[in-house]
Amino acid sequence: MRTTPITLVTVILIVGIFASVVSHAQSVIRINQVGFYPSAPKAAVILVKNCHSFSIIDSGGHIRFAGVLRVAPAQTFGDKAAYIADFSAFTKRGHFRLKLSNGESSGPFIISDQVNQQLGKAVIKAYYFQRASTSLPERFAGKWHRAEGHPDNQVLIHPSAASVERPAGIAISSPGGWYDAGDYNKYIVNSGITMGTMLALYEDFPDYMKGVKLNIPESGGAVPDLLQELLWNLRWMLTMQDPADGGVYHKLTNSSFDAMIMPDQAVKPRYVVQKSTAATLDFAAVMAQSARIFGKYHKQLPGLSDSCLKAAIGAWDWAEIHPAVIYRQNELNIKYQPGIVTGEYGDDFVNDERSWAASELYVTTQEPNYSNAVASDLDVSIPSWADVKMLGYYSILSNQSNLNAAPHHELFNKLTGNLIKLADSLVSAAHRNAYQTVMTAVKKNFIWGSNSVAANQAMALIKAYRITGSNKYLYCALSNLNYLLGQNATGYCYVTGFGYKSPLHPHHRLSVADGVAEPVPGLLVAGPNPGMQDHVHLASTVPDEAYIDDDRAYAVNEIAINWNAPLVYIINSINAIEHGKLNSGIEAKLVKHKHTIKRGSKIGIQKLIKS
Ligand code: G3I
Ligand code: 9MR
Repeated sequence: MRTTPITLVTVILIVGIFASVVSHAQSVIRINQVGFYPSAPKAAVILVKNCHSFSIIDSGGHIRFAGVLRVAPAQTFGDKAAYIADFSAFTKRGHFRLKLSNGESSGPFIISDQVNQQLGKAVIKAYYFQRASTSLPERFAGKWHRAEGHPDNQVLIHPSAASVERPAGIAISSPGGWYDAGDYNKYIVNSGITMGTMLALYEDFPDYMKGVKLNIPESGGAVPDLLQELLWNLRWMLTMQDPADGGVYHKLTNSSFDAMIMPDQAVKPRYVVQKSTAATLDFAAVMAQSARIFGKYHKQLPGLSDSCLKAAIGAWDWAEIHPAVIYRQNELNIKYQPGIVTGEYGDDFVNDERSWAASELYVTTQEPNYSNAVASDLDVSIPSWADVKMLGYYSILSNQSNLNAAPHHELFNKLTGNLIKLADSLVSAAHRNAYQTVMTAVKKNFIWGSNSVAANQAMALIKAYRITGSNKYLYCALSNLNYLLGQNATGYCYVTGFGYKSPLHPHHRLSVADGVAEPVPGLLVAGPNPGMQDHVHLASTVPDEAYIDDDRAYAVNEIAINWNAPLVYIINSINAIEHGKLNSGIEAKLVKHKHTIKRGSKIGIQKLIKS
């Protein structure tokens, strides 16, 4: 067959794409594939010995910076030698690649003050894609538009949840909310930490977040887009409280997981199951936090804040009477039909949930009986869905100036001290390992959902930065962002749709079933975890290498709302901090200029921004 020019071009293109895929798959360069802020530290980790120097090249192939590799202070967990290519001194804005003296190049990355702006939006927009009970029109969802599924207006009371007012088998309406993860169920415990984390972002950076536009159906009004997206889940959460007693159902779920089908095809019966203390306290915390945050929008959302506070207090009171109702699925399955085998989010230890709820109720109401219920040990720890005490401490610290501080000086001081101590321990570990990140300091970080450990560590560091203003905390937070975006053992940028090597096959029903080649963007996959709970074989069980981009591998490649949430916090808060620095820099320049330029000169802010 004669080769026509068109097929030749196609062949060249395919070969070209294939070559780049192969080269990135085998690359020895581990680098943040999105890019860097101009003034921040910048480095790549190189996993090869026969190479001594590197350069930073621009899109025209010109060398803009040259450096020598230095040996990392330790080998990787997989016993590989690691070298550091540090180009922090290079602060030019633009599109670049890193090239090694052996000829290998990284994919493209950028250096810009706005480097993470699109990413910051995408990781929030991901929640829009997770919305239950609604269609997603093309103008908001692009190629991932889809039909409505799971209306959840006929949800059955499971026998485990039966009460006098709501006997088993009657239906309640509980629409909306976000799908938890790769599955289509909705779990209060996991919604709790997710909402708490993202509400904290708004509370810490309200001015910046007001300007973050997401192109969702509610965009354009006075209520900021982030709050609108949170409202979608908040309204669902409110329906999960039993109005008769204030207790909250643990989850809204199928009896077993749906197949890998689109939401409109998934029509199995849905149930609310037993109320639990953990769910009720997480709910109380989120409602108390929402009462104060949405209270600023009482004109646009009349009555919402009051309803949230009432719901929070009702839930708190229920939990005080029922302090230890633990959701134990296996035990319930012996007693009740149908058996429920979806995610358990079981948690035997609910003191931390109680402390979080007490903290939020205290901050919102300032009532001393709640402050007395805040866990007095003030032990700080990186949050996870089963360990939420820290979220309450974060809120107390963020609201220090609004609280009646006099009797609580000791509390603030001790809490601040403990947070800084934790942050310092993260900082000191960051530089002693091969990948030069906080995350890669210890093997025990690599559990199911390990990427959320990295994001939550970074969030704690940003909290420490906010208190101290010390760049060492901010830079270590950035080290974990670098980890998540490619400076890691597998060389993946773990956020779908970003970077030159990112997951294409997440365990995510929407992405698997929608017929669109690219997965839904802005989603953080679980990340390395040698547990193999999904029985999918991993080529390596070295903790930070134990990953595969396979849609069956739910223990390493699922996505989940609670994992995205700290990523939402860190990217947007760092964007806010950098934006603030830039603006104060411009203000400083303006002040300086005022003294040096003639009256009436036309130097505008735009010119200063460019200079
Ligand atoms: O915390 C321990 C740690 O101390 C220990 O060293 C380590 C050793 O393996 O295990 C750690 O616990 C693991 C825990 O995740 C960490 O958060 C458990 O082994 C592991 O089984 C547990 O997995 C949970 C998984 O459900 C199974 O229950 C994940 O946290 C949780 O995120 C995940 O949640 C699922 C929902 O059930 C259903 N929807 C999807 C969602 C995401 O996969
Ligand atoms: O899809 C489910 C995922 O959301 C959960 O995290 C995971 C663990 O509970 O379970 C997945 O469902 C699998 C089930 O547990 C076993 N059979 C295969 C299912 C995946 O299709």
